[in-house]
Amino acid sequence: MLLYKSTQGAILLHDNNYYLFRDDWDTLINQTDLYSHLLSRVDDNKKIGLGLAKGYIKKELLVPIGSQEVWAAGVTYLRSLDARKDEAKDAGAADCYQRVYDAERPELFFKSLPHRVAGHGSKVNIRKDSEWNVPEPELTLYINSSGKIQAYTIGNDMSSRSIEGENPLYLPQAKMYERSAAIGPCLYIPVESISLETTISLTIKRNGVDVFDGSIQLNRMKRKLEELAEYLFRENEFKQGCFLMTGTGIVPPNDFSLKEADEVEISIENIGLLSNTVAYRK
Ligand code: DO4
Ligand code: MG
Repeated sequence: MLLYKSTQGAILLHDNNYYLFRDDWDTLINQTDLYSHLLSRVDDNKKIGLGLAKGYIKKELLVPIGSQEVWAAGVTYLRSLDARKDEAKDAGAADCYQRVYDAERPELFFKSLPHRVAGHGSKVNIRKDSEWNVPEPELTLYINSSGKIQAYTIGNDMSSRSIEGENPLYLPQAKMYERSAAIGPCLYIPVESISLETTISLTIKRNGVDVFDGSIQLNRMKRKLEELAEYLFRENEFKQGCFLMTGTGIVPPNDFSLKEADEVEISIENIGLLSNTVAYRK
């Protein structure tokens, strides 16, 4: 099933039918077993027509987040390790990326409060003080308050490679700024865990022309999704659950940097498309 958040309420797509729930978003998604909960709520009274549902999803879509924090994992794919070792070599910091890739403890960092997150169809920012910028397409988990993964969505962990490359201690400035995180378009709630055969794809368009294309399967990730969730919940309580970006396996070549007005399109099989336009903060 897919769950969209709209100005009209939550819209559930299940078995080719759409249902509208007017529940509080945080309460609706923070369930011990979200799939079973939503299934138990499906009834004909909540059914809405295809045209109406598609209209809400197209024109009234919100970021599928309530009051949850967004966290992120790093260096979970070899491609991310290699790219970061390269960008950090002049700073003599390549070794710390290798060490975190090999270590038992994963890299986890705070990414965003919900009000700074961009949704599908809106703008993501690049920093004016950064000359080398990339999107990071990442499977993103919704983890309930008990630490159990309940849903999946698409995330973009926008990053400044020049700032992080200068010194890894600049990571918060490279990654945590207004509209540096995008999430959407919906939550994907399968009966069982997401298949690791699932493909993530990234296309970047400039003036309507593809300037970068890449894809990777989840099975190339070094860590288990549950392992990332477990570390995050070790010493944190998330009363409404939280979102966790799981790291990028797609990094454009070193001579590529995003420009204003580029279109970043990230798709994940079974979830959909997260599309954003690159901008500078006004
Ligand atoms: O080590 C810095 C961040 C890594 C990251 O965001 C990623 O691998 O996706
Ligand atoms: Mg990342």
